[in-house]
Amino acid sequence: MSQVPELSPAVGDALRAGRPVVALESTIISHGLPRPGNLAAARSFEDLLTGAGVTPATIAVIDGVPRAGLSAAELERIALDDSVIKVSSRDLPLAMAAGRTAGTTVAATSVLAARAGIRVFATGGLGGVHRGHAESLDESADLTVLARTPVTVVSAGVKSILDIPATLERLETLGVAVVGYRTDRFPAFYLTDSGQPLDWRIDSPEQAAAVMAARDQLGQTSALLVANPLPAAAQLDPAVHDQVLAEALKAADEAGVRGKAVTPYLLAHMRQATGGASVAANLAVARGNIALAAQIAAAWSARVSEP
Ligand code: PSU
Ligand code: MN
Repeated sequence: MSQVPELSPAVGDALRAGRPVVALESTIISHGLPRPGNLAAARSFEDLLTGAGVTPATIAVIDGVPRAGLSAAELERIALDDSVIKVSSRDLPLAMAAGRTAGTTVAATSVLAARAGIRVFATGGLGGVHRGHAESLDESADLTVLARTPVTVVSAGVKSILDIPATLERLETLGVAVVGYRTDRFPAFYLTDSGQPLDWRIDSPEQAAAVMAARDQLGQTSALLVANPLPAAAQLDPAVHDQVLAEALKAADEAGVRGKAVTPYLLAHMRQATGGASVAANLAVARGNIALAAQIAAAWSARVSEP
């Protein structure tokens, strides 16, 4: 049996040499961002890392094979092919056995990154506890998977479409450490500040690496969430955001959207109702997180290779 995930030559070489690698998820490409700009976005995410001297490891399932590091043609399939599905952690073996091609969520990407020995992972915003969860019981598997997956995730908090206080409670219960990057407030994806305070903050990539080292010393096997806010100038107008989100939630409810279709539906509705401003904010979020993840991965490599 071959190794899962299959590493691209560049990712394999970098990991063996102890050079910095950052994992990137692919559901944001396949189901989060609109076509055809999603392909250019996916390439720009990788270029940001390469430009920072970090090896990008975009993770996806290609014809049943989980891969870390995609070829140009594979990235294009994830972005543009209509048959690409969205897979969480539990779906991985099913997609493998069925030979499917899939974008991996934060949950699925984290599992594959950890198996590959990739320590740092960048996304836009995590999934979490949905509004109305008391009835729907809709909570992203991102949370429970991060509870048992040792990876450092850089994210602009969780998506603002969610119930953020409830999500923070769940992260606490699940033992996922949350630390603000140069902030004392939990960010809200499209918005700089969710209004929720954080207990911990760090102000440098080296501090993130120090936390990772301490977690290793303790043998902690949960994730570390580094919450990195969008600069205020790049956020969506909060008043517009709140109104458009209320409409999106109502539309999803009326259309009876359920399960893994909920998040893509809400993001698409936000895009349409903001005339694309939500996509610009989503791209800014992802880029900011990738840039920070690159710095943390570099600080980690430097720390580990110290004599
Ligand atoms: N971040 C983005 N856009 C996205 C996502 C994250 O900027 O589309 C995806 C991630 O893959 C995340 C998923 O894991 O949304 C959450 O989906 P669900 O709520 O169905 O678990
Ligand atoms: Mn869900």
